[in-house]
Amino acid sequence: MIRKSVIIIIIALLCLMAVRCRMVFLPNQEELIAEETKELIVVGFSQLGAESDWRSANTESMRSTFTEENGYQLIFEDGQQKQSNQIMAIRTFIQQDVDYIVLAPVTETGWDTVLQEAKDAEIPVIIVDRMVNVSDDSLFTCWVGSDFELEGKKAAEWLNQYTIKKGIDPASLHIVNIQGTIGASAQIGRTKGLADAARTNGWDLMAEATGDFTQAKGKEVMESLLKQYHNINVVYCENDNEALGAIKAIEAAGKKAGSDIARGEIMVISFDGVNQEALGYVLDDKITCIAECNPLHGPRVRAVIELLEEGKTPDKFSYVNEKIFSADETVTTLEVDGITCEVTILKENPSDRQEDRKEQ
Ligand code: GYE
Repeated sequence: MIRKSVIIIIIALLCLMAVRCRMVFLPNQEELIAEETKELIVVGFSQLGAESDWRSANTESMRSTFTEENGYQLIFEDGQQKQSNQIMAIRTFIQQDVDYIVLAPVTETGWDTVLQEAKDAEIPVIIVDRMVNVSDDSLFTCWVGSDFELEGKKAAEWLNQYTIKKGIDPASLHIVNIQGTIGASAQIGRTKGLADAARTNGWDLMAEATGDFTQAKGKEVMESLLKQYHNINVVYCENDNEALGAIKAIEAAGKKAGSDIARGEIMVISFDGVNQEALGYVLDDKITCIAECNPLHGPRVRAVIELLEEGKTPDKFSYVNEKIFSADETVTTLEVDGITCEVTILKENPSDRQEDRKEQ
């Protein structure tokens, strides 16, 4: 008898505990509805590849911005430098009915058809970094990135001012250009910046060859250019990874990378300012000047999406402000397109500047 009542009491206690637990641990109806309405914004990002440190920093910026914590679900696709992969990724995003498509295009042309498909599906497309060259601008919502031709003009004007200040005859500059991926906006703009300046200033631009924005290709191309031309005194590399490769080739050929071209050194000019080794090389005078290219587009793209979510219209084209870095103090300011640009003279630990850039 006693046993029976003890069992009943235990069962009653267990039931009570279960009810209390439910109250404490399980969400009520309102909470469940609130949870359901707080949906994540789905972003499909077609990144073009992983060719450089700039690209890795760009990918990381996107990944760390479009997190669940921030209210996003990011679907990331690496195009491995192939436009066909990127087109396939966009088609998959359309099938998945994502809320936004973000595209970092490998080259400028060839996007009309797939962007029309995204437009027909009413999915906004934000282009980031390089541009697309399409017949109808309404095929994308907006673009965020750098003015690559301006970067090229700045680097070339830095060289022009340097030769003037050092009394170097412009005709004695024998330049080779290790270009980026042919057809990419960053290549087109930077190549044009140099070619125009060479024409205007009377420099000898001896050769242009692509290094595909990679260190390995930069080295390979520089090796063959050094065999072909014995009077190279400036190498213009369209990104830092190519510059690192070119420096390896210069040193392997028994030459020195440096600014003292009168003494037979080969001056290296480059772009990005992301790779720590390259920034260290600026302090060592192995790279004389870097035109900055800022990769931290995640927060910029997020700001665009937030505007669109509020029903507002973002600017069609948003350009990022960028600097020019050197450890050489010969040139301190530049005049480009009527704008005065201060040269940032690197003295301190280059990693400090990463913080600088984030605040821009
Ligand atoms: O400069 C280079 C990368 O498109 C701006 O691509 C980007 C360029 C960048 O591979 O390092």
